[in-house]
Amino acid sequence: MFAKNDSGVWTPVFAKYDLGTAFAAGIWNVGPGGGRFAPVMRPVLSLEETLSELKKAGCTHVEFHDTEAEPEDAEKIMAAVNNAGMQVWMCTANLFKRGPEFASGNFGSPVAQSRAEAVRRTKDYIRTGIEVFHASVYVYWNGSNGYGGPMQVNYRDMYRWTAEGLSEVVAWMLEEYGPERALPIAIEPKPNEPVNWGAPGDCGETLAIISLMPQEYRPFVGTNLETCHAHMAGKRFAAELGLAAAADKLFYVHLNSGTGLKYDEDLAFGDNDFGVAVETVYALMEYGYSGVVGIDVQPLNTDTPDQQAESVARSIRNFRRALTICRERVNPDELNALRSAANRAGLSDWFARITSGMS
Ligand code: GLT
Ligand code: MN
Repeated sequence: MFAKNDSGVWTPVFAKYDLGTAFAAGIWNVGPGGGRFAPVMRPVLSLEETLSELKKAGCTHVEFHDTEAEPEDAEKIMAAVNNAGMQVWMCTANLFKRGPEFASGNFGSPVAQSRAEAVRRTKDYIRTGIEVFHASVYVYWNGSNGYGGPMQVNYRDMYRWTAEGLSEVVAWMLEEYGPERALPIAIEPKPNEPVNWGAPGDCGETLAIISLMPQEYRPFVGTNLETCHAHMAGKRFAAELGLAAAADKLFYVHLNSGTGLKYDEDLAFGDNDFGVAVETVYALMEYGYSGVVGIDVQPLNTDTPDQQAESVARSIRNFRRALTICRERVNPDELNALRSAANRAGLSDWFARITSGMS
């Protein structure tokens, strides 16, 4: 949904929630485990069981790929979501692991058929998101979009094609539904994995792609920023949030954590470095984020069958712990005085004091 702001620009209208009261997680965030280096650890749950686990973990909303909730099954799935007393916040077409058509990328692939297929799948699932799920945001995660080594793509064309594909989707969506019913599209960047270089790799590249779109389509596209992806790109997550907010493009967030410039560890939000969680929650407060908070995590290999959604649950507990610290221990005047005096030693000491709760 979009409405015109005071300057006459179409702006997304999201349902508003107090921070800490509404959380979403992906249906893929609960699972049996297993992969290249790990055995399957837990039983596979039915959709109903998965929804119930997510609800117990504290989620009010859920997210789907078109591969987990195919358009033709969407009505049935929506009934299960309603039965669970939940709502769909986000939906996204799988443009990375559906089949060989996306092996070389999607919107920016050098293969024309892959680009066309990305546009087609995206339109299809936006339709399902609007008509069946009544979703609030559509996410485009780059996935396989990018390159693996020298000379594999014409980089200029790759960025232009990515912008053109998204423009084609927006043009269709506006024609089909009008701006009032249009689903905000949030691009989720990631710098690598599954490709060696993903495009867009960070918030700046995402904003650059949006700037390549015709002006009339730009308001309908923003960002979905994920903690671990930002760390993999060597960025400070809160700074990425700040950049998106400065451009009025902070449409959605995927919170989790990781241990550095590595792979997509998808650890629970607050794991490994709780300070990142505190800074993230404070950034969301400072930038006035009021949508549902998305969690995108995986269970640990050691999680037992009764800990299917423990990574989601711990993320929510850590979010609320960080929120309590931000609300009860941060005095914004004190913080801003330290900032405007550029007292970095004082800021470091202050941060240790508020996160530890000790003087
Ligand atoms: C995948 C990825 C996530 C994206 C999902 C949406 S799928 O798990 O690691 O960050 O948000 O396509
Ligand atoms: Mn994500």
